[in-house]
Amino acid sequence: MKRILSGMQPTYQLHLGNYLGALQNWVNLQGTGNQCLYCVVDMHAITMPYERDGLSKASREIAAAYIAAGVDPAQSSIFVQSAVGDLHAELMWYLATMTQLGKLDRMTQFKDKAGKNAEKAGLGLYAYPVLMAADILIYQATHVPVGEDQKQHLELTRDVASTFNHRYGRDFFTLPDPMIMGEATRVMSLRDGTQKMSKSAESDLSRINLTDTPDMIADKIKRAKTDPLALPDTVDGLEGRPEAANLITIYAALSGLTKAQVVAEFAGKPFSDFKPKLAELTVAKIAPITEKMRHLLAEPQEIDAILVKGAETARSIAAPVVAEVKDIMGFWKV
Ligand code: AQP
Repeated sequence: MKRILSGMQPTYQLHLGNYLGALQNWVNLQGTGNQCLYCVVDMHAITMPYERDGLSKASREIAAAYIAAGVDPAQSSIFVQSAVGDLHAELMWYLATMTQLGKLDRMTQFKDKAGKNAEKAGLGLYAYPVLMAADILIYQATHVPVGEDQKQHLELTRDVASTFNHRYGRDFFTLPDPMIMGEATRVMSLRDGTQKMSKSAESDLSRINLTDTPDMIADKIKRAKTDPLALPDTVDGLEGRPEAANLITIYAALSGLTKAQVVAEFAGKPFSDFKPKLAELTVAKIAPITEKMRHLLAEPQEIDAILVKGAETARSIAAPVVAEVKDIMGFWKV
């Protein structure tokens, strides 16, 4: 049996990159004998400045987005990280004692988020990958579906798990495999095809949010940056054309076609022909999710009940793992 674990931060609204790079794959991984655990990683969300009064609501909204996108609470456990936070934070501390600073120094997400002011960044932001390792290892996850940007953090997780196993001479932690699936492993900004589509990017025009109306989606795609050339007739022809490559990638991921099939369909056409088709497809996929989210959020107590149940399942897996880690590490017990 595969045990699948993944999570998203309740920071701002989820966007098309989160959906295509991760969420859509989570949905497809359900059933077929997999045990799926999908977490709202709110303890990660506080590593950057955030609004205290909005945090709890944001966690509920992310859970609603999971369900609206097709994560089925009857098949998957959906929970909020801080509801099992005592165990995640405890394991993080143990793992922190065997994580080399040199490895954390190489993490590109920290560099991107800390920016030029790294000296002023918080310890939490720096230690984020260690908490992420704890989030995964605490469930002995075998597979972690993520976008391309999280690959480096997954490598660190495997590294820390190996260090633990080696140091204590026990084959205890499962080494999780990243699952980087589908055509859209890295969806780029609509304003700059060299930058990742991101929740925290300043311009809202750079991303399609899962809560955007059909008109907003159509408008953002219409205004998406392109180049003056027509669409190429081979995938190789997208080389050096980041914006065109991104829009083709999005179309492929939304339609379930390969990039080659999309390129073949639109070969030689101008963006003015392609963009309305892309907008239509995006609206067809996103609008039902937005609508379902709205319904779910009208009954927050139902979301809470799902999250309570999910946290119980999560705790029932995590608590014995932490107890065994303590035992292996030699802590006092009666
Ligand atoms: N642009 C993207 N393309 C493909 N996958 C993406 N993911 C994020 N952006 C893209 C995947 O979404 C999952 C959840 O990500 P997260 O909530 O942990 O936040 P993040 O990776 O930090 O996403 P953002 O949008 O860039 O947030 P901010 O701006 O707050 O930092 C992960 O599996 C991620 O790979």
